[in-house]
Amino acid sequence: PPRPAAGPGTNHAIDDPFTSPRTSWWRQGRFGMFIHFGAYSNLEGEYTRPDGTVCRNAEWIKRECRIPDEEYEKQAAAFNPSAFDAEAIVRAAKDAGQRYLVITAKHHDGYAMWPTRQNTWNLRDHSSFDPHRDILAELKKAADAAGIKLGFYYSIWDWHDPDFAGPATFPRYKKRMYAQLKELVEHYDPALLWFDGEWDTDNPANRWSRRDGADLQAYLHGLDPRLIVNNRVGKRDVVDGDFGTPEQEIPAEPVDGQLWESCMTLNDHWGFARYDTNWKPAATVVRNLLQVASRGGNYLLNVGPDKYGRIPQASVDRLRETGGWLAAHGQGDAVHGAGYTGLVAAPSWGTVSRRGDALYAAVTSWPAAGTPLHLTAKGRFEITAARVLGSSQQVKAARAGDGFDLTPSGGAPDPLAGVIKLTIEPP
Ligand code: JFZ
Repeated sequence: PPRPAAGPGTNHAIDDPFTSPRTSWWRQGRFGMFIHFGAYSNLEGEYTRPDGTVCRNAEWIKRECRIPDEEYEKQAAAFNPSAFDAEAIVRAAKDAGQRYLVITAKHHDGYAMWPTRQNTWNLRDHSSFDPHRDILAELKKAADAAGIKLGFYYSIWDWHDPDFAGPATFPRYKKRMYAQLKELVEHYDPALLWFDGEWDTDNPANRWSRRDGADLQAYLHGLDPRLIVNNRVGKRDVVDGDFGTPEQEIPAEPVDGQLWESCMTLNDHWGFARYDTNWKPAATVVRNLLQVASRGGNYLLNVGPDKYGRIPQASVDRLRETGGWLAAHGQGDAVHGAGYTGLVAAPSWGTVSRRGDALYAAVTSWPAAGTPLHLTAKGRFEITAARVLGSSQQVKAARAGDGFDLTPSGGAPDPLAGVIKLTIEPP
């Protein structure tokens, strides 16, 4: 459901995230990898009940399939992601043109993917995994080596911790949560924290108050003032944190002065689901990425590793194709370091983003030879040069009606989307 617009003065961020150097890497990066991986991954999306019937879900399987606690704990004890390969994951992200990773350190099931000292409900103490390995440390090392930023998803809602469930014990839970966050920040030095579950559907009264969100943000700032934090840290009716998080959708218009990131799945689930083969084509990923960047947002694209810790090949293939598109002919300039331009109206044939003194018109429906692409101007500017990236064809840019007509002389230079670079004046 769409959230109401933020009122003024509700943002508890430590500076203006829209312009702060603190958020610069994130604003420039535009594209990240979301990783949903946890104890639920061991079920690979299917729970067979004692009566033999099968219930399907992914990261919500414990709850949606009503798996008894002992059952869920038993299967978690068998979890052994021995093929988890941080370098391969980071390489897949890097090759895709992604500039940061956000992995579920703890999802709603409360299972910690690092050796937390706050409980034994974690990958070291409650699994069949090598107790000397630490996948978050492995990711951190690989990400640093590749120049990619690392972030952690952390669910405030916790189905496992008994202290979560009552107002009298909630303060104890909160203390444990603060301690876990301290561990994460101090041991792995994340660049970003991505909260979730502050909505806690079990409790309509929602004990996670506006004040709790502000307190948590102040606490995180004390741990590391460089941290970037998403908005699911506070209440849903205010925009807290540094950026908004529309889910599985791309806002039609940028919200002035506010950062945002669309998170999306590549198939129909966040966590691994072996029966889900509804993969989006790379063309859709490229189109979404262009749309997001042209509206000034970020795109956090999800992968769900299987129970061994491997990213599905179908995901790897699409990531590679997307990265191939970005790397070809400098087409990535339409995305990385590029953003919203108020100079033109959003066209029906593609997107227009701005980077420096250039506009990048990414054409997802390339016209037949001689057919112009119309650009409606909202501001005053001239086009001083126009060329098709990756092609020697000519493109004519001429004033027409309320803007310009761009007429390329040849066919699409790229099957996913061709990019026309326009140099404009004044810049
Ligand atoms: C949450 C999780 O419950 C889900 O498992 C996944 O991790 C996803 C990224 O986040 O789900 C949400 C959170 C927010 C909304 C909907 C589902 N929302 O704002 O509409």
